[in-house]
Amino acid sequence: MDKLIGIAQKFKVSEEITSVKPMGEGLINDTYKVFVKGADAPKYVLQRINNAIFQDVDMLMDNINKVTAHLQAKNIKTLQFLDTKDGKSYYFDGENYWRLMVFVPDSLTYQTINAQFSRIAGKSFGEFESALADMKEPLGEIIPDFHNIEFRLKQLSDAVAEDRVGRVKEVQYYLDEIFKREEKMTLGERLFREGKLPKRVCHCDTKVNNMLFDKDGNVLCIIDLDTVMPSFVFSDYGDFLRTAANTGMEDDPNLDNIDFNMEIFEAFTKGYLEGTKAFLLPIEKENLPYAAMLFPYMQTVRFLADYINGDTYYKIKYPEHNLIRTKAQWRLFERAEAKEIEMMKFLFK
Ligand code: GN1
Ligand code: MG
Repeated sequence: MDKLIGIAQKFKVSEEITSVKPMGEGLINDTYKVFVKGADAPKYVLQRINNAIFQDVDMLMDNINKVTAHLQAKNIKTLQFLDTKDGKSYYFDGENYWRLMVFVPDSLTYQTINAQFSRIAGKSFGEFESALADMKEPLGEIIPDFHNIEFRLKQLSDAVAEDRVGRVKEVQYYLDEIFKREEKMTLGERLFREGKLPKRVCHCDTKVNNMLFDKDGNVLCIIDLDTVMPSFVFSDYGDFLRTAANTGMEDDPNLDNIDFNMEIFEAFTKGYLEGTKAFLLPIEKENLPYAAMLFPYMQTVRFLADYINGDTYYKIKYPEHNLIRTKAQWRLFERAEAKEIEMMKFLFK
């Protein structure tokens, strides 16, 4: 940990750093809490950027700086990054890239939340999107085609064709089920090509644990800004429900724990429609149930492709982890799909 203290000291920190401890559950970057002399709560958050995934660190930090500046100008609470002592937005130690941000005090994170909080989250979250809607400065597409389901399905087909580690035979059931729904689930990309569906500046990783709440359920701050880029509103709406409406865990080994909670869906949707009423188009609204299905579907596709490729993308805790994640996300997809008509009725009642 001494090495990590040394890294944190490269940034413009005025206090004496006393310790650095692991934090969070992210599947991509490594995150640490930084403690300083005289305080019990952490003061900063240090992060090792996963450079295999974010290859253009300059573009990454430039995007984040544009977004945080835009939000700050509107008095919306956002992450605050510190420059290094020589004025850069990240520190490169010869091998790894690091960044440092201010820890948000008195904040809570959840893996799942109740209906009351979901409604407030929907509203604050819609407002967050409204706040970014007028960003003039273009953002770099940090991971091209990130939420393009046609592209994700192509990656899955490529992984199957290669079958690098011989895992395809054990997952044939999931492959068949996924490709059976290809036409239905690629609707968004077709609407986009037909000019009917816009892209907007989206967060693109709105799982519940990427939001900091205060004790009353207000979204204090949306964290993990790495993937902020143009996308369909479906990204943010859908990824929130993928995590918040799941009654089980993202990688729940017990599929019986998993259901798509309609109470959370209704509450979040109500809040989201209030928060986005200034800009949400009818085509976006009527496809919110599609978005609720798309994200468990896309996450299944991504976890399965990684499993077939021999676990090169997501951090895993045990050898079958990506397979367990695939099964859990697929169960969630099926539960959401079974409630499609009910979701539609709620939207247009
Ligand atoms: C990754 O870093 P983390 O855990 O917030 C991933 C998301 C996935 C998510 C699944 C850059 O997010 O797209 O939805 O895992 N981020 C990237 O839990 O691929
Ligand atoms: Mg995260």
